[in-house]
Amino acid sequence: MKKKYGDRVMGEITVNQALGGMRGIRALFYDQSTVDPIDGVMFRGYSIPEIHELLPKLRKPSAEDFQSDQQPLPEGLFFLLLTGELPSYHQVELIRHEWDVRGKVSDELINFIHRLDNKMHPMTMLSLAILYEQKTSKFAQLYNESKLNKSNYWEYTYEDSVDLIAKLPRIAATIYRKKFKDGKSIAHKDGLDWSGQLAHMMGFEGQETLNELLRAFLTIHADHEGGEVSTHASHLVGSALGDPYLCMTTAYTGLAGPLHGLANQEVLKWILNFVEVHGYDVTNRQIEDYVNTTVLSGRLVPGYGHAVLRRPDPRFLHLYDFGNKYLRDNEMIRLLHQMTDVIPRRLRTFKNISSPYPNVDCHSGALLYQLGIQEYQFYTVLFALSRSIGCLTNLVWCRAFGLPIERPESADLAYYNNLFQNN
Ligand code: NMX
Ligand code: MLT
Repeated sequence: MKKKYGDRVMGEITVNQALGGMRGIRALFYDQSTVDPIDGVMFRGYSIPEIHELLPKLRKPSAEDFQSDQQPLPEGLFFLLLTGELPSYHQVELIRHEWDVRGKVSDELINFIHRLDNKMHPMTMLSLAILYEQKTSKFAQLYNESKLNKSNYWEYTYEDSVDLIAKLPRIAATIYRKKFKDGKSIAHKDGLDWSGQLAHMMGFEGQETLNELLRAFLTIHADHEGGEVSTHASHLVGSALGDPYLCMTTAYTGLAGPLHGLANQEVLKWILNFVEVHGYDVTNRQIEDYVNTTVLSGRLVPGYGHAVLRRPDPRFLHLYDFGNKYLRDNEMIRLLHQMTDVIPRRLRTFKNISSPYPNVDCHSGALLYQLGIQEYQFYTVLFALSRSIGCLTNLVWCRAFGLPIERPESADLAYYNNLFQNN
């Protein structure tokens, strides 16, 4: 590509773009997923409904089963993002087994988590735990011992990535039980799938609908092209040859911002505040007034809007269908459905808002809440687990492609002023 088209011009940049969060500038290379403003995310060319249908599920479907009655396994999405191919049931079984074996965490790490201040947000705890675990990076160790060659960077990036992903459910569950429960860990159980282990160690084993929701959640949040904050942050750190642990700490701190992954907890807070005043049986007018009060007092309506999407997020639609299937008569889910009908119409009247539609965070928290995970500060940790799959499979490919250090240029205000002085 570089030899054939390296000098070709791809586009122009306006001042609004340079000063406006680089919106719409296509200058990153990212192969695993794309995001279309209308159709949303495509994972290696497959849409959300397609991965729901085509990725392997926990139980091999019998002839009578319709495949998509079960949610896909995130292990399968890892295979798809990494290889570009849909995995077989057997291939997913192999990944599942490998992650289970490689997911053991040391007592040292568990003790480190237990010593953290409980006032910390769980995302801070997660970032610190992964930074602590950086000392186990094979990439960093071999690089330090001058044993790595550029051509095998990717292999040790892969090894670290699998180790890190495999350990995440046990790290996350330890954080959950330390911060929100009695602090006593639940022992890991051999043979469970990635999200099954998480549910088991958090204390939700046997709750099938919640387990299925977690599989859906951990699959659909995995990747959203290369320009969103968490993937871009990990990509940037990785371009300086940071190992996967350094990259993911950066990704998690990016994800922890309220405009990004923290929005899922913010949505639930926002709804619970509304419910406290009005209850669940409300008029459209009450919802509209709540939106007005929020926006006119300079705050955001969480769970709505997007930098790229210009229709309801297909990931939101997937969770909407999940709610409809399993929780149709639940009062909070009914209220949420009413809200997603009313709020976009209201937000559209604010001319500055580019997209009034629900995004991925709009429903996820309420579903988790209704199915038993009520500690909403934990929701972004679940997003982080899933996003690790996207960030890390990308990192392996960055090393395989030998991409250089990322270093765009910035300019001061004088530069911008001078540029147009004579025009
Ligand atoms: N509520 C109130 N104001 C909004 C909203 C919203 N949901 N969405 C956008 N705006 C405002 C925005 O703050 C900006 O204000 P100003 O003119 O004062 O600068 C204006 O509308 C223009 O912003 P947009 O061009 O529509 O959106 P942008 O691309 O800058 O930002 C988001 C995208 C997602 C950051 C923004 O829509 C938002 O803050 N939404 C609420 C938070 C949220 O749900 N984030 C999660 C996104 C998905 N994720 O998981 O990462
Ligand atoms: C994401 O999944 O990262 C969010 O939708 C944010 C984005 O794409 O900008």
